Parts: sequence; structure tokens; C-alpha cells
Amino acid sequence: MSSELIHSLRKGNRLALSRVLSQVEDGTKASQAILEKLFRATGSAHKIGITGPPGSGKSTLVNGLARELRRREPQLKVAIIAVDPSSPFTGGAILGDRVRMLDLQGDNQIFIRSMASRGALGGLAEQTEGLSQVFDAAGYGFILIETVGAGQSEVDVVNLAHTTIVVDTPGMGDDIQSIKAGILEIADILVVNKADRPGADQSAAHLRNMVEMGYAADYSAGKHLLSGSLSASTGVVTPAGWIPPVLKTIASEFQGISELSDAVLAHAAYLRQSGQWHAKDEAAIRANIRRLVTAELIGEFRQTVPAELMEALVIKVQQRELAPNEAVRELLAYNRINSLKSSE
Ligand SMILES: Nc1nc2c(ncn2[C@@H]2O[C@H](COP(=O)(O)OP(=O)(O)O)[C@@H](O)[C@H]2O)c(=O)[nH]1
Ligand SMILES: [Mg+2]
Repeated sequence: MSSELIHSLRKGNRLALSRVLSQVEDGTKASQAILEKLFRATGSAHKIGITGPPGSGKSTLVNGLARELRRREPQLKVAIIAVDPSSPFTGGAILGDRVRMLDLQGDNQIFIRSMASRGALGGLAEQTEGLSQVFDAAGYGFILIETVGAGQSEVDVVNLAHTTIVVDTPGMGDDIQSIKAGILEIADILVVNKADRPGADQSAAHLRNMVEMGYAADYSAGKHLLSGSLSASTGVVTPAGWIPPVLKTIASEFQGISELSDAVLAHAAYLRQSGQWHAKDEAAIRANIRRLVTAELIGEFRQTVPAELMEALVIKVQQRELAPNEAVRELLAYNRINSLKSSE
């Protein structure tokens, strides 16, 4: 059954793709076997993360970028994964995304998947990684992953990507807090969207300053390259590496999308030429394996160690008969002995 499904998916059947995506999102046992079979066919997609505050125009931008990438590279299919942290029952955002992305639906080489984060085993990053592996194996050359830049789980999601686009809007840039330093560090391309609003130039200049400060500190030797080049629309490669460009867009009017695509494609070329593509893949794989190991170990622990033992130890710790670390040693010792027994 699953091999038929995999066969249809690899041949480009959208219904098969949709079924496999659902299984992977639900984290069924069957989906694990499917992902294992599909994995060998992955590794060619360019994964692009788009992150930023709610309402900054990420979905609109993703929409435009998908259209433009299809125009530039007609032989490549585009997948969109919209990771939405809001509950499917509160509605708004997901419905909005669907409505806005309707105009992509005429192109059957674009596939959109909204995902509600439900805290599956292994978390949001694991779920997103699973979906993007499916798209990759199904021959999608570009995978756009939209996520709200809010916390660690979003940073984990973005770490899956080869190219990370951080979106902000005018006005927010006056406040250095608006784009947190951590988020700025993961940006390969910075976008000031809603450039039709007042303050866009200041915001862009502000972001350029932040980029320049960050990079000049590390690479003062390349500084003369920075000042002129940061106004370039694509990213700039210096001996020290890739310098993120700061771009202005009006996503709702499809303005600046061409320059954004230039930057995305230039970044992919840079990654490939510099060996960073390989290095990023390796880092993502390492992080993926770490998360899977953690999830497996926790699962094993929960299965092996009875809740009563945990409760008994909590009481002992609370009564100061044991330190927390001693309780941990006892729990792990119990797990070691009994998980071995059960696997014998
Ligand atoms: N004025 C203006 N509005 C925009 C622009 N881009 C998107 N919007 C609007 O901003 C709102 C939020 O956009 P959306 O793409 O859903 O943002 P997201 O929450 O970051 O995905 C929508 O009403 C869009 O039509 C822009 O460049 N200028
Ligand atoms: Mg959105």
C-alpha cells in the first residue's frame, strides 16, 4: 500500500502527495516508514525560510516569491509550508493565508500546505522537516517555509533552511528590540516590507547599520567592501563570506519581488560555490538526529519508568530526603535496568 503511494508521489500525483503529507503531519507509525523510504530521494531542494512578526506580510511575500521563482525556473516546482502557531479553531490567520494564496492555485506546479503547530513528538521543527522531506522527494525544487519569528521553535524551523529571509515593516525598525539580535543573526536576506508606508527608508538604513556593525566587527578587513556594496540589491560575497542585503518590498503590489528572487538565487549560488550548502545540510542533519534521539529516549523513559516511581521520588525530594540529582540518578538507573530487560 505505502509503496504504491510512494510511487504515485514520486510521479507527481498531487493526491498521493497530499495523503503522505497528512500522515507525516499526524506522525503516524506508517509515516515513519514512508519517510525512511523517501529519504534517499531527498537532498536537492532549496529550502527557504521566511520569518518575521505577524502581519508583516510574510504570506503575501511568499505568494509573490513563489510566482516569481516559477517564472524564473519554470522546470522547478515550488512548495509552500505555512507554519501557523495559532490554533486552527481561532481561524483568522490560516483562513487569511488560504484566501491570499488562492491566486497561486491556477499553477499546478505550486503546492501549498498550511500546518497548525500541535506540538507533535519532536516538535514543530521535526514536523516541518518531515513535510519538507516529502516535498523534496516529490521533486519540488524550492520549498518556502513561512513561520512567525517568535521563539526557539521558530528558530529551529528556520535552521532547516538553506536561506533565511527575515521580514520587518517600517516603523518597527526604530526600536532595536523589534528584530531581536538572535533573529538578525540568522538572516541571509533582510526585507523591509510595506515600503509604501512612511519610514521605510529609515528602517532599511537602520537594518543596514545593524548588519554593518555585526559584520564589520568580525571582518574589519572587508569593511571597505561593505559601505558601497550594502546598497546592492543582491547579497554581497566578500572574502569573509555572504553579507545579507537589505531589500525594500511592497509585497501586496508585487514590487521588489524580482530583486528578492535575485538575492535568493544569488545566495543559493554562493552557498554552493563556498561549500556552505554542504555545511548547512550537515548541521541540519545533525540537529535532526539529535532531536530524534531525544524524542526516542524520552519515549523509552516514559514507557519504562512507572509514574508511581516518579511520584514517590517527587515526594522524597520535596521532603528534602533526596536532592533532585539523586532522584534523577535513581530514575535513570531504573530505566537502564528495565529497558534492557524489556528489549531482551
Ligand atoms: N500596505 C501594504 N500592505 C501589505 C503589504 N504586504 C502585505 N500587506 C497586507 O498586510 C496584511 C498582512 O499580510 P500577511 O501576508 O497575511 O502577513 P503575515 O501575517 O506576515 O503572513 C494583509 O492585509 C496584506 O494584504 C505591503 O507591502 N504594503
Ligand atoms: Mg501568514
